[in-house]
Amino acid sequence: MRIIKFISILALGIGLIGLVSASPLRPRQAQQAPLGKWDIVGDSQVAAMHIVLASYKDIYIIDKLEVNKIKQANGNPAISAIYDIETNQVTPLDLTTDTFCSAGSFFGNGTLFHGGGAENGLGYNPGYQTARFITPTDPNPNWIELPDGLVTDRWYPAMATLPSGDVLIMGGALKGTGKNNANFNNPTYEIWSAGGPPQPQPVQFPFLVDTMPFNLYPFVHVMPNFENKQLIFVFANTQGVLFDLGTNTAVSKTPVLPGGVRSYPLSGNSILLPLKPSLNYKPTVMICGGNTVMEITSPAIASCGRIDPTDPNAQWEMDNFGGTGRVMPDSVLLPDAKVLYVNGAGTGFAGFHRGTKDNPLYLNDNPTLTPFIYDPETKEWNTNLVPSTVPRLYHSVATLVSDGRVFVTGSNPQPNVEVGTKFPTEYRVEMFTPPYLQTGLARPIINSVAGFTTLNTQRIDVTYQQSVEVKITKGQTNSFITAAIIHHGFVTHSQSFSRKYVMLNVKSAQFDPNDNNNLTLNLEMPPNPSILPPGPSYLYILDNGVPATYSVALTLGLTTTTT
Ligand SMILES: *[C@@H]1O[C@H](CO)[C@@H](O)[C@H](O)[C@H]1NC(C)=O
Ligand SMILES: *[C@@H]1O[C@H](CO)[C@@H](O)[C@H](O)[C@H]1NC(C)=O
Ligand SMILES: [Cu+2]
Repeated sequence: MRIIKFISILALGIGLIGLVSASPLRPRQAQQAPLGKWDIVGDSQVAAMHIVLASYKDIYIIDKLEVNKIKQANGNPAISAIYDIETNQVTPLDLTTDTFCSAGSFFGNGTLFHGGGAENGLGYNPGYQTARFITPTDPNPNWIELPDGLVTDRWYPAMATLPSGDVLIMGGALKGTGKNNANFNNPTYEIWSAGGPPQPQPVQFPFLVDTMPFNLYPFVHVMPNFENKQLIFVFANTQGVLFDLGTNTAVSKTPVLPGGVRSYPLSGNSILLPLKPSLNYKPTVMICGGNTVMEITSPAIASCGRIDPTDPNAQWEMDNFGGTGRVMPDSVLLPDAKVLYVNGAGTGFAGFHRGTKDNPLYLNDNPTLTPFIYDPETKEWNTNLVPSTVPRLYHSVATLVSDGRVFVTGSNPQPNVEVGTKFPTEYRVEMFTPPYLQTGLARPIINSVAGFTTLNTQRIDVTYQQSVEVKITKGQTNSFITAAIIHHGFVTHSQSFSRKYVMLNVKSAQFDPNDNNNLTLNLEMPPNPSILPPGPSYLYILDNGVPATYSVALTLGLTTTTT
C-alpha cells in the first residue's frame, strides 16, 4: 500500500489554466483562446428571480407575480417550479401568495424556509408577511404557506442559516420601493427555530437605520468561531458590522468600504471566500461591484474590497474586479476554491424599466457578458473566458450544480412578462462549463461515502468532526486529491444566502491493493456548525483540480447518527 501525497490544488491553477491577469501592473500574456463554454439547455417556463439547489438534479425556481408560461394546479400562472437539470423538464409548484423579492434559507432539519414578498394580484394574496416551507426530501415536495407567519412585512429581507440550524431573517422594507425610505424601513431581525413555534418577535437592529437608504437585501455571513457563538457579519451601503446574536450586541464595525454603494439598488456582490483548515477557517469576505449614484448612465464600480471582519483591526484590502465595473454581478463558489462572476451590467442600477412596454427606458445597460474567475489564493483574475450571448440584468441568477457546471438563467427588468424587447423576460437556461472541465484530464468518481453506495437519491448523514470514509476511482496517473463541502445557498438579487465553501482535511488516502485506480480516503468533517451550517450540503472531490463526475448530497447533523 502506498500513501499518496496531497498538494494544494491552488498551486496548480496557474499552470493548468494559463491565467491572464487584468492588473495594469503586469504585462499581458500572449492571448490564448478563451476558455469556458456556454450551452443553452432549456426553458425555465417560470422566470427565475430566485433559485436554490434542492437535490443533485433539482433546482427550485421562485419568481414574482407575473404571467409566466405555465399554470399551477388552481389555474393561476405558476410563479414557482422545479427545474430538473437532467431532463430540462419543469414541474409547476403551488403557491397562493406573492413572492416578489423574497428570501430563503434551509433550516438545519432540511426544510427550506422562504419568507416575505409583495402585494396581491393575478389570483394571489399578498406575501409581505408570508412564511413558506418546502422539504426537498418529501416524496412530492410542494409549498406550505403561513400567510401571516411573519410579524412584520418584509420586502427585500436577507436570510441566513445559523449554527443552531435556526434561520435568521433580517431587514427589508414594509413595501416595494426603488430605494429604502424611513417611512417603511424595517430595521429588525427575527430568528425562526427549526421545529419551534412560529412567529418569533422581531428584535431591533439599529445598523439598518445607520445604513439608510441603501440597506435592502443586506449582506449577511455567519462567521466561524470556536466559542459556540452565533456571530454574523452584516454589510449594507458602505459599511459592515460584526454582531453577536447570542448577546444581541455589535462587536465591532468595519471602516467604510471605499468606492461607492454596494447594496440594492446599487447592487454589488458579497461572498465569504472558501474556509480552509490550513488557515484555521479564518474568514475573508470579498465585496465587489455596485455603483456610486442612482443614474442610468453611471458606470458600475470596478473595485472589490477584502476583509476579515473578525479581526479587531480589520482594514479593507482593495482589488480591481478584473478590470471591469459590474452592477448586479452573480458569484459562484467553484469546487476548485475559485470564484466565478457572471451576469450583471456595466452601467446603471437595479429596478424595472421606466416608460411603457413599447418604449422602455432601462435602468441598467451594457450587459457584462464575459465571466471572470478569481483565485482567492493568488488574487489573480482570469478574464480570458468565452462570453455568454444572453444579457442577464436585473433578476438573473446562477448556481453551481452537482456535476461541476454552472446553471445560469433569469433576467427580467420589468413588472410583467415582456418578450421581443431589448431586454426581455429571459427564460433561456444556460449551463456554463468552467475551464476545469476542459483540461482533457479524466474526472474522479465517488463510489461510496460512509459505507453507502447509493448516492444522491438519498442524502447521507454525517456530523461535525467525523472522520468519513470515501471510496473513489481516481482520474489521473499523478493524482492530487482535494475535497470540499459546499452549501450552495439561496440565490437572488446577486446574493447567495448562507452559501459556504469549506475545504476538508484529507487525513489519509490508501490505494486498493487489487486496483491502483481505486482509493480509500478519510475525510475530516468541519469542526463545528459555525463553519458550515447543519442541514443539506454537497461533498466535492477533485483530482488535480478536476471535480468528480458528481458531488454527493450530505446532511450535516448536529449530533452523531449511527450509520
Ligand atoms: C423543520 O422545521 C420547520 C420549522 O419549525 C418545520 O416547518 C418543518 O416541518 C421541519 N421539517 C422537518 C423535516 O421536520
Ligand atoms: C474500483 O472501483 C470501481 C468503481 O468505479 C469498481 O467497479 C471496481 O470493482 C473497483 N475495484 C476493486 C478492486 O474493488
Ligand atoms: Cu427585485
